[in-house]
Amino acid sequence: MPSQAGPGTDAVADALAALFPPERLTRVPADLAHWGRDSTTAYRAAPSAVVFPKTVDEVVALVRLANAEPLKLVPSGGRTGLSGGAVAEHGEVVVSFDRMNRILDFKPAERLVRCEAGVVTGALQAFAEERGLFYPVDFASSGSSQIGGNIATNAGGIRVIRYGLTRDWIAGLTLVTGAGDVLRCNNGLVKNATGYDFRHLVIGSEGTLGLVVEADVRLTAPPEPQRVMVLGCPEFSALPPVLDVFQQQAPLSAFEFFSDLALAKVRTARELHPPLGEACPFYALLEFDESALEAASRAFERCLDSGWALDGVLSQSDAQAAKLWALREGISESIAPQTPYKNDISVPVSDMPAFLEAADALIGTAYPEFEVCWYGHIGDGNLHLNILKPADWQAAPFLERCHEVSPALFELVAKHGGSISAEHGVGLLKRDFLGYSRSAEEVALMRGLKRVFDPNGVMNPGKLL
Ligand code: S2G
Ligand code: ZN
Repeated sequence: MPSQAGPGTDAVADALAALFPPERLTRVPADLAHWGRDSTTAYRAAPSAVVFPKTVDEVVALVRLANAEPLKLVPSGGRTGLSGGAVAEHGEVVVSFDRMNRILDFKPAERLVRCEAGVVTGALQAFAEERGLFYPVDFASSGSSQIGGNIATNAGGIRVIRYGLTRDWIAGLTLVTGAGDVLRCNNGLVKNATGYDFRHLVIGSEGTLGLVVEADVRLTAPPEPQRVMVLGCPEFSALPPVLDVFQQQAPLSAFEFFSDLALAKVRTARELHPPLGEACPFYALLEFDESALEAASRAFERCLDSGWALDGVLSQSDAQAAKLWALREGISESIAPQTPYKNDISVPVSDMPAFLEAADALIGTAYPEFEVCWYGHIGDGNLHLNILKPADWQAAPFLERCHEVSPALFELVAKHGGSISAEHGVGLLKRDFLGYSRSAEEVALMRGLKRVFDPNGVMNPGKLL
């Protein structure tokens, strides 16, 4: 049993109380349960305390205390993580950034916003929109996820095909390292050729090297009006050719897919109408510039003629576009009550056809007793494969049964040069499978970097490595 990592002694409790006023330090069981976890359901929340810093100095003082005691720290943002990256199971102190949520500065000339880590993604999107600009990284949880957490996992979402991932929009960040040093990385510069860019090492490090406290986030010009199309497809293997035909014709802002089961779950949960007259095995949801409508219509005709699409609907208004998006964005929430075993995998887009065929066969035979929900960002090679827990199965045996199949799935991912975690991060859920996507040499180097940045191992212990 890991040692009690929390403030077991009065001296530590007193030291924490000296750093944080009572309203920003809690040990109330309901608070420990709330802030002690993210959106992953497989782990128990058991922190010893939750603290809410408001300044970088407070974070530095806390990290220095953690090194002196030792105390283990688990960073917490919007608690939307899906790999257990923000779960405190062993008495750690949760560091919530809910109170470090200010937008500190905006430089119109550079379209740069300096945010504290706790700024909610949706609040940043609104801040940009109010100034005629656009923050393009978007996903279903953007209403509660925080910039610091988006940086921790290099969050992707629904517009990666056109705008890239969080990493592509971070012009600078400030990290309090595991040793308690403050690193101001890149300071928002466009060009800076002065050695290792620690910014990019920190992005995706899941709180294991230090705590991101501020970020310089780039904004861009808003897109022209968009149109949304949902196509019904006869089988999985029709999706890559549909992507190919459309990409040749129209600049896509998004190319998502979902299965008929995923659609059924959203429709039931949200009482939504089906997108097409007939049910189809799979659906593609595309978003593209209004000016490309003619080209997109030609591409649609080509897909119909080739049998890759059976039917399609085109949004006639923003309201209808939002309804079509709801069919895709509502999936995660709609299946959550069935505590799904989540896979978030990616393969090179060109490998997608062969991978899809093999994965569909593997999953079909591996889980005859479970409902399997496919959906995701197929335009950038990212698939979300969710195995739904039947009501009459207990969580532990279900998790065990799913873990049994993961090696075969991850072997297949590795065979196609893919990743066992495309955008959700490794956290606790995928830690023991890291070797399917990273070499022993790489993992050894990651451990070395962890020792350099966090010599006493106070940062998010047990996550990723
Ligand atoms: C998505 C959200 C989380 C999930 O819907 O694209 O990344 O359920 C997901 O996998
Ligand atoms: Zn996703």
